[in-house]
Amino acid sequence: MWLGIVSLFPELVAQAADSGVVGRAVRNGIVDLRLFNPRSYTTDKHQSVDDSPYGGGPGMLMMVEPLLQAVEAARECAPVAPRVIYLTPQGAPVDQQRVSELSREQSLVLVAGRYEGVDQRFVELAVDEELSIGDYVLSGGELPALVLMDAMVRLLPGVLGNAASAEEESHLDGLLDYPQYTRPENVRGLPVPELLLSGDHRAVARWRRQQALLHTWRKRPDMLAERPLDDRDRLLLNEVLTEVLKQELGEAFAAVEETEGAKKQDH
Ligand code: 9WO
Repeated sequence: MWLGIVSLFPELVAQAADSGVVGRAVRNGIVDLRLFNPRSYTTDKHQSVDDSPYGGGPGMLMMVEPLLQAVEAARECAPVAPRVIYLTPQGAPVDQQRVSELSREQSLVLVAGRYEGVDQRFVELAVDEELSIGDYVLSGGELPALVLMDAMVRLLPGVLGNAASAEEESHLDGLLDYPQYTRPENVRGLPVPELLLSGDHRAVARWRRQQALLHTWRKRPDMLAERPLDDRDRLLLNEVLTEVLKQELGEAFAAVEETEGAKKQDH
């Protein structure tokens, strides 16, 4: 994948892209990462990249011309015409589905803004798609660009091991992770769920599926709403919910009895 990043802080991007899974992918040539600094395309002697907004208001905007020329330089460098993405809180939310689609692009340009944003005409002239990684405002688009790059790169062929990518396909199908444990068996009185020590791989797989369903139902019911369960999953979820809710109802009743008992003693 050819990846151009347009940023006023190329060294920030370069440093972050140097470690871990992404760093290895860049060194192996799986990702061809190129940085384009709008400041290199300024024409005045102060190398200005920002200017105040028409109509007044706080702060500064990125000037159109340096941005356009940085994107143009990226286009000329790319092996095939790249899709141009601007990272902004106004963009469409990124999810794993979109990440997966983008990871199949041959070349992409990610534009990281600074200040209070960019002149709208830059968006109209050069941007194919506006994306957001979440509903919050940062001081620049570099971290969102890095987030998007990280999420895409780990999906590229040859980046994770074969085992890991097979795992990815089977277990990231729209559910949250099941809880995971490593040694030791007991941590401050908390044991590892017994079934995981049994060596019964089928039982372990069933338990993990059930836990993933349970955790998704509890923490992200919206994810289940847009992803109807098949018969097996519905049975697994019903079973674990019956178990867990029965136990929690029991605990709740026990707590009520305890407070009622304490009240009687008071009187
Ligand atoms: C700051 C600001 C201050 C006063 C009035 C309006 C304002 N808008 C902004 C603003 O949106 N600044 C952005 C900072 C401009 C583009 C780069 N910046 C950015 C990108 N912050 N957060 C993101 C971002 C991108 C993708 N997903 C989540 C957040």
